Amino acid sequence: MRAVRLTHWGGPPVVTEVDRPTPRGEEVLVRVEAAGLCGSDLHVLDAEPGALPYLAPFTLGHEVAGRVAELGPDATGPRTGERVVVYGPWGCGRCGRCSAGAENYCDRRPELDAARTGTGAGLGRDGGLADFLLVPSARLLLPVGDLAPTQAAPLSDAGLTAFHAVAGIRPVPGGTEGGAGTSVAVIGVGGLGHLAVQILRAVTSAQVLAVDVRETAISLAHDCGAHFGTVVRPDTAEVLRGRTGGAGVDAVLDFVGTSATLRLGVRALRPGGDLALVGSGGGELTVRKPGALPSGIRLSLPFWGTRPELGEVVALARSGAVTVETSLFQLTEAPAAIGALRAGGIRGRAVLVPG
Ligand code: FEH
Ligand code: ZN
Ligand code: ZN
Repeated sequence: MRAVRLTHWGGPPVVTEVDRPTPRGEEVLVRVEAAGLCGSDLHVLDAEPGALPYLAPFTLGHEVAGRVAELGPDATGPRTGERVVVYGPWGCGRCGRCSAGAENYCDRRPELDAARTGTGAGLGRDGGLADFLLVPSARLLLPVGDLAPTQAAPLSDAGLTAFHAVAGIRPVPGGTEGGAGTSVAVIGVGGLGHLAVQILRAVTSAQVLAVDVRETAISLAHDCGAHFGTVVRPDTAEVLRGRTGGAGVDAVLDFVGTSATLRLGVRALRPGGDLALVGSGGGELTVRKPGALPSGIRLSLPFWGTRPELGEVVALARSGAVTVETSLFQLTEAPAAIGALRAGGIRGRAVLVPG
């Protein structure tokens, strides 16, 4: 089968042939129909040897949808041919967090990392930028019904991460039930941000304010239902505050995560508000008392999402409330797609199709 592989640390993505795996025990083999590209794939490709708790080589791709092709002898759950999306964070499956479906926060992650067994598909384990993906257990598969695989795949990472970040925004003092009268700033309207705009519109009544450096992204934000959008300017924080009557936004979802976007988010934030650092831009924020941060804010660093939340995101997509803006590529075009992602030239989410 074809696979897009990291053959050695610092090496380029290579489209090559590998043996098609055979599922054993509880394992399930999925025929991949779509696999999304993520900024984290770039971090994996750019990582120095030893920087990540993974052993190279492995196949990339942690945002996968397809059909069940073959079940291991002890596998239970989906039927052969059923269309599924793959829950990406593969924990131990037994600890308290995993038992609650929160494998993104597996209690044994340090132990698994020390064993270099990988975080999941495409993250130290062979992933879904390939014709087939071997999944350790059917617990990691969710049926998607008649949802197109190119819509389903991005939900497993971009959609789930955005949903988890929105779910983490607490009801704010002075905000009404469901968020009416509140405002949320979405910084970065890319693969995750454009879905966050739609999710906010679907599950809250908050005013959604979008910020990006690209006019095309602001246009996408409006298409996704943002009430307001602006490209970044020196006075963007003041412009956002102006949209809230001066109080500041109740929550900031930073899908970029640079020092500049964190500074912008803090300057726009209302006392008692939420700042969710989602993007892996490597930015820094000084947290100190006394200090410059608004009083009462809550800072979170959400990571991916839970299995039940993935079910909720799939339900939103199947209801028509969430639509992924996709830029499609053939699997064999992976190096070009990765180059386009690196250059910031992808509108929405890049999705590769084995075809
Ligand atoms: C995955 C693995 C490690 C860091 C970040 C990620 C995200 O892409 C998951 O959404
Ligand atoms: Zn990702
Ligand atoms: Zn666990």
